[in-house]
Amino acid sequence: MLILALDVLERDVALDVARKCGEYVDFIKVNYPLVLSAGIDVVSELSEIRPVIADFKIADIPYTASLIADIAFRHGVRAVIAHGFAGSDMLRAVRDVADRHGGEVYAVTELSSQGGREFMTRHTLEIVDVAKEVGCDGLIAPATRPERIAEIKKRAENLRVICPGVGAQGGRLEDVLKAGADGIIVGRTIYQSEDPARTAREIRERIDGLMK
Ligand code: NUP
Repeated sequence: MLILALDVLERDVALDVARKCGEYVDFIKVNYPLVLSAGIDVVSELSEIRPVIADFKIADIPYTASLIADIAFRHGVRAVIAHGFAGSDMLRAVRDVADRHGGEVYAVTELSSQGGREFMTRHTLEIVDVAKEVGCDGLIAPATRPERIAEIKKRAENLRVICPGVGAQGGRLEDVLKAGADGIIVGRTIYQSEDPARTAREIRERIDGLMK
């Protein structure tokens, strides 16, 4: 599975890159930079090109979290990403909203950045257990630390584990898939390349070759 992280700031650029790369990616992931600068309606437009994952890293009280998730689903997203550390009550609230819309929920385990090790790593496996209990569809795990992906996948074999951090953050596609990831999230390596469609196609071919 290849997920395009579309962290560009302009609507037209986002739609252009999405159209060019659409046939090579399974999902388009949107995050705050795009939505805060282009407005939420870009999410609906992107959803017509490819299914969208809203990476709003929801981390709030259950009520507010539900409102955020509901807005995302009403704009046509297939899935939302929520922070596991916010706890089971919030994940359950987001799960309920997703169920009402026939959508999916992914929980962040530990961030792929260095900072992800400061606090989150200590609780990663507990977060995985909570995500399983609540019935999340998948987990976000760090492509920068393949050994952690392996531990996370072992703990949650039935959940899809998708991994940001390949390329710009230093993670290697081969290591990530070997560790058991079900998919990778790639942003800058694709949308900042000279030819995003060609780069997306090359990554897709590498994934297909390795996952055969
Ligand atoms: O742990 C995480 N690391 C991470 O990079 C969780 C994330 N959701 N992300 C997001 O993945 C990040 O916010 C960005 O949207 C994308 C990675 O983009 P890039 O480093 O490939 O450009």
